[in-house]
Amino acid sequence: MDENKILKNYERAKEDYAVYGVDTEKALKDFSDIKISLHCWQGDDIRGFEETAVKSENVVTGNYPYAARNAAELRADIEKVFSLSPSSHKLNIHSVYAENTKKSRDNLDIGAFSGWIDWAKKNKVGLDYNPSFFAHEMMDNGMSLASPKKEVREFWIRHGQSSREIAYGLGKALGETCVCNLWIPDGLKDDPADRLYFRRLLTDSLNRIFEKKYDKKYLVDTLEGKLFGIGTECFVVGSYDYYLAYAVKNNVGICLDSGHYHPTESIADKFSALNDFVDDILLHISRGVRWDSDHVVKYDDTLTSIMTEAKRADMLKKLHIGLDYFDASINRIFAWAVGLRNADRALLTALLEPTDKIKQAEQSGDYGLRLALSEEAKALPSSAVWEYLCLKKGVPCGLSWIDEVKNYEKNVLSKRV
Ligand code: RNT
Ligand code: ZN
Repeated sequence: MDENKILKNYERAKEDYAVYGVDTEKALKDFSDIKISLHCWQGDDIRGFEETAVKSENVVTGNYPYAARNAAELRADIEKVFSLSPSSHKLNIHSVYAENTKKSRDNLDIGAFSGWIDWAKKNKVGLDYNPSFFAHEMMDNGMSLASPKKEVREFWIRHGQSSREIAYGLGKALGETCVCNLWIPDGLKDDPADRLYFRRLLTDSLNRIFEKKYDKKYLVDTLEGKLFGIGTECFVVGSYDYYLAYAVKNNVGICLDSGHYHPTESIADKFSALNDFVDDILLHISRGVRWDSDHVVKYDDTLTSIMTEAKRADMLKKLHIGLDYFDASINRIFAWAVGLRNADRALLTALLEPTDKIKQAEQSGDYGLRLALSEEAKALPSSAVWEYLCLKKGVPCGLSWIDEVKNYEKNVLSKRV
């Protein structure tokens, strides 16, 4: 798209928004202050770099070629994706992305992440971290921290402890908070006779993992629950209620994954419910299709309501926003970039919403006006502001980002055979 046209459209949009009392320049400034954490695992179907990897408890489907095979390829792909997105970024890694180490997963240290630290510094992005409780011979029929076997639990407790130490080290090295998110697949296919037994085992394990206190400036811990998984249809030890109760009691943060609830349950509604009781909330923005399928994030009601509600509840600065999905059936750069750009666009559109006017209508008791304004706001020219933002950030405008992905596939990805 030609530059003059983008600038002209922006000037008009600025006037249109001003009628609603919205300052587009302020929205753009706020947009740059908020980071979106990209999940590294879309690039290689959560395989990581361990040589001993076994079948994963994360279900990734599809067999499109050209997945990144090593750190250099994965980083190159991530840099490509970042270049297509106008937001500020972090990168979310898992412990299975440790490099050049023979150390066992329960014994890892920051040394295995120096490559990521150097890369993050060079690319001016923050890092988030996840212990990996999956794809390992010490998984006991899908159980880790809640396994009835003591030696299994001990192994994974050490993994949880060393992961927090690593995450803290990443935060310190980069001078910004690293979110360390704990998700375990533990659960049962059929109804357990004693749910409390497994949950108490998990509580003991978590208590050990969180024993050590760290400076929250560099390390924030979150717990990610879910409703069910493949093979854990009847019982998941780490359910949302369980983790929320644990988090509130023990002053830990909570992770909300938009694919982990009943299909009509909205995570957007939870922000204001948690705001006064939980210090840190991590978002895993995902898209579940009929089940927790982790499809590429679309610009749909789930996404827009997350961003809009985060803004309305004044929580954009408090939330840690991240993406979590994996589609191995299409070009992985498209999968990443479509989801990230959608999150960016939804964030920008939320920041441009005439929230003050809508809230005033509500406060005056005029719910009809609240509805009318909310709906009119949807037709405001946010795309003109988006194009201007892309232009300013050096991100390809209009459809040209698609050509970039196509060229990258031709010149880089297709050589991976
Ligand atoms: C799984 C959780 C978890 C994983 C990643 C790979 O149900 O959503 O966040 O997707 O840690
Ligand atoms: Zn998740």
